[in-house]
Amino acid sequence: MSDDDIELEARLEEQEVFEPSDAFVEQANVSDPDIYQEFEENWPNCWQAAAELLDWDEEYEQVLDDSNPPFYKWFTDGKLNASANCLDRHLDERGDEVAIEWVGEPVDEDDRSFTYEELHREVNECAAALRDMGVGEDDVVTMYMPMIPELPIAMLACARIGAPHSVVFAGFSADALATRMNAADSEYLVTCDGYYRRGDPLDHLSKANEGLAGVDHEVSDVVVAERLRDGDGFGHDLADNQHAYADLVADHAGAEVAPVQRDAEDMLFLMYTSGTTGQPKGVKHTTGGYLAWASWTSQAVLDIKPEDTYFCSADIGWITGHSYIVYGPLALGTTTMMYEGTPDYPDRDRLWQIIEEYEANQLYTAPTAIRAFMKWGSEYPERNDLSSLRLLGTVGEPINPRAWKWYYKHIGNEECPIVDTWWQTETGGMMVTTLPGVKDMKPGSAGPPLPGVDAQIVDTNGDEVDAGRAGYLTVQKPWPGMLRTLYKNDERYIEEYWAEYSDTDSDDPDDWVYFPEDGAKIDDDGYITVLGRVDDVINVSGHRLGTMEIESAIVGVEGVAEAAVVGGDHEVKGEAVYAYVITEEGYDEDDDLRQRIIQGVEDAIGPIARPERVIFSPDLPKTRSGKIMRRLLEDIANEAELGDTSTLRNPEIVEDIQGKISGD
Ligand code: 6R9
Repeated sequence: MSDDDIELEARLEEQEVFEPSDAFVEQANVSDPDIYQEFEENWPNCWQAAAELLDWDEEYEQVLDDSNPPFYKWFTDGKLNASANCLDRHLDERGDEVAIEWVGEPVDEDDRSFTYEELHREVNECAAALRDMGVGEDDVVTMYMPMIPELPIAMLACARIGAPHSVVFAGFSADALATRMNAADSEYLVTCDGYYRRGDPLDHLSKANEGLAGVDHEVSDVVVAERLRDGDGFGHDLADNQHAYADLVADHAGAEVAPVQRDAEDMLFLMYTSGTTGQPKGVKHTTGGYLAWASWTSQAVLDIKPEDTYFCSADIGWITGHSYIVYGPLALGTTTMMYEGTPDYPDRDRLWQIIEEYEANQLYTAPTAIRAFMKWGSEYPERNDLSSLRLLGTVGEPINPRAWKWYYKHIGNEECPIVDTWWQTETGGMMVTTLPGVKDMKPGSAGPPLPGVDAQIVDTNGDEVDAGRAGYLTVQKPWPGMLRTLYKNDERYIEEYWAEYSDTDSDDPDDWVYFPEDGAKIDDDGYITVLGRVDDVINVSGHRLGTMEIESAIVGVEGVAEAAVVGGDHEVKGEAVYAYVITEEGYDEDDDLRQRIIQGVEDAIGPIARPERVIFSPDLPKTRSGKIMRRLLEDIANEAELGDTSTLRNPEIVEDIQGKISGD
């Protein structure tokens, strides 16, 4: 080992540990440490614990059918309905309690709340309207909707009649809508006239119509919910096959639709997610396994109880909103919140105001948001009473220790445990995270795999790597919430997720390994630190460096708000570290800061990780879900031809950064 290696290893080992408070542990849904061992010993039957959280119309025969890997089946021959599990079964005891608390943009008093009774009625009316329109079991209904209550209502209405939904994020382009409707052969669309963002009405229907023009088959019906207030509309006329949501529901006032009995393995929904190349992947989730997974993880990790008010600030257009705004929380009968707009309008304390006003008990958000809050400063959360919070969560990308600690201190008042939850669209729900009532927290590390989840860090040969060494994250055994396939493309399913580490000719499940394409390392306590997508690992002179570790070091430097690190081509080193940096307000983009950044990285990781270039930038190119587009930053660093920038939230930033690269 070289000196650099030794220094790196030593630094990886230093890690702070935070314990959950006794007060939290005492009331936690899960607090028995034996759960890990019990689940391991009873695998796969341990997952009965998840299935037991649901009401089944017919009991399942077998927990896991692994006779045809990787096409696993869970809770076979069980019958259930997801909407009945999220609504009907709560009516007797919780009918008058709030199911969804919707906070609209505060243009005027636009908030709406739905008790379970009211939500049940709305969902039934919507289901009746969809059914009368001709939507049958297994017809894919596409939804192109922002954060308005009609979105979860329509999702649950589809679930009620056994029609899978395919939600397309409202911020996506018309093209993205058309591609997804085409891929799913979807003949129905639910959308809306528009919505509000930073005080302005946005025209959504024009974009939906533009998308519809690109659909290659006949679209029978389009439902248009009205969100815009009188006077804010864009003068749309509905086409013959377009129906106003309010009219449809009024025509079906009081209607009741018996929930269709679905097989556990029947599709609940499709969610398209982008792959490294080409067409988006249609991830297929099922009724039994997915719902059990979303419910169990909501209970065990987010510590949701029926009497809680739970706030996840994600968009329902992403998997996080599906599992942890809609299905998990509603299956548990809690109050789930959704908000329209942005965290900085009308001011940078929007979320804190919402938490105070509704006395939210949990907040589940993303590192990118936390870094923005940190950049804006602690005076914003200090304006509000956040003492109702009991637990904090993060998801979506690795969280650097500095942001973790800021979240812990300024939002959680050093009293709330933080769950850093690693999972993917494909996994359906959380996979690697601490159980907050059982495990200590280590900032920057997601934690051990959940009980019953067999995650391992392996090298390119598939052999487990030693603690502290970077490798590839794998999941060695199936789990109920897993995707079942890519819609109508079993081959690509195997290719994308299994081929890397499996013997694809074998029908022995032990020969099949799921590969999420993330790099990771594990410590001596079994805590997993996710280093980022595999393509985010930089190889500098043969040293594999996680962009996350370097970013974390940079963000630890005073004056830095956010950083993204990519590998730029280098003649000698193979790759060199390129650091894009956003400064905190009040700091100059000067040589002093540049030197401190370089020093910070050297101090934290070692000279091998020293940035070759530090590029100051007012913003970073981000996808609409807030993920930094590192691939684009790599292309900019290498002054290469840029790929598709159409899914960026802020495409205008690209030229700006390009100018800086060639200019200095
Ligand atoms: C839920 C969601 C999945 C990818 C995943 C990984 C990254 C998510 C993370 C995390 C480190 C965490 N990711 N959570 N990385 N720590 N806690 O985000 O799904 O949009 O499909 O993204 O996000 O790289 O592979 P999705």
